[in-house]
Amino acid sequence: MTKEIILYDYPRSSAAYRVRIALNLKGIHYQQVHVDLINKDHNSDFYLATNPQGLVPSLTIGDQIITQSMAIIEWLDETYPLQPLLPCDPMEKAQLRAQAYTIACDTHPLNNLRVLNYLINDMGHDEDEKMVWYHHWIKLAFAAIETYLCATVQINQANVLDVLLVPQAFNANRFNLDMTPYPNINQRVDWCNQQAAFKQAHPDKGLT
Ligand SMILES: N[C@@H](CCC(=O)N[C@@H](CS)C(=O)NCC(=O)O)C(=O)O
Repeated sequence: MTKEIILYDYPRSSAAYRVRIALNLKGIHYQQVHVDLINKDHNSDFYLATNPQGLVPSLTIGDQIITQSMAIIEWLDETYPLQPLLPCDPMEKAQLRAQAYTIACDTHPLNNLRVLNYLINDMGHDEDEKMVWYHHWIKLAFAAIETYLCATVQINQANVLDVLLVPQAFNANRFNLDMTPYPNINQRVDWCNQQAAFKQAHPDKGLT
């Protein structure tokens, strides 16, 4: 019997946005449960029983739970090998993962909601300083990824870097980062955003 797949989701969560893209690229049918970050649903006892970290997303497969978007995406790629998000060759795989982890490990954790709230509520910074912080970390990542994309032949098949880059670029635009220094990123993101799997995952779609 096919196990039900449920994504604990919030439209503007970029980590959940990644997982929606990956699920759509794989053509996987899934249900969504809305975890409203503004209403602090992620801190509720109900949600903490699913994800003790209180972060979105989580994915349940029958009675199994996976948290952390990268763990979910890599599980999806191993379990549903059609439309692979990572190459088979170990070196190519490591190099592509390195780009994806630039966002997942070195950028997003510095800019997520609880960090931004901490800067304002606990450290006494104002909104302008928060924005300087936010842009600083994205610029470092985008400069490195721009160099990678410039040196790499881009093919018309989405990969794990696209899955992370599109939500990160969405956030960058939402927070008014000047994207003109990144023509290769812009080109790649534009291509992705024309694909059905990316369109369907867009935050403006809300929960479907
Ligand atoms: N490393 C985690 C990060 C998850 C994460 O930070 N999610 C954000 C939304 S994008 C969240 O739940 N934030 C709630 C908060 O910061 O309080 C992952 O990739 O799943």
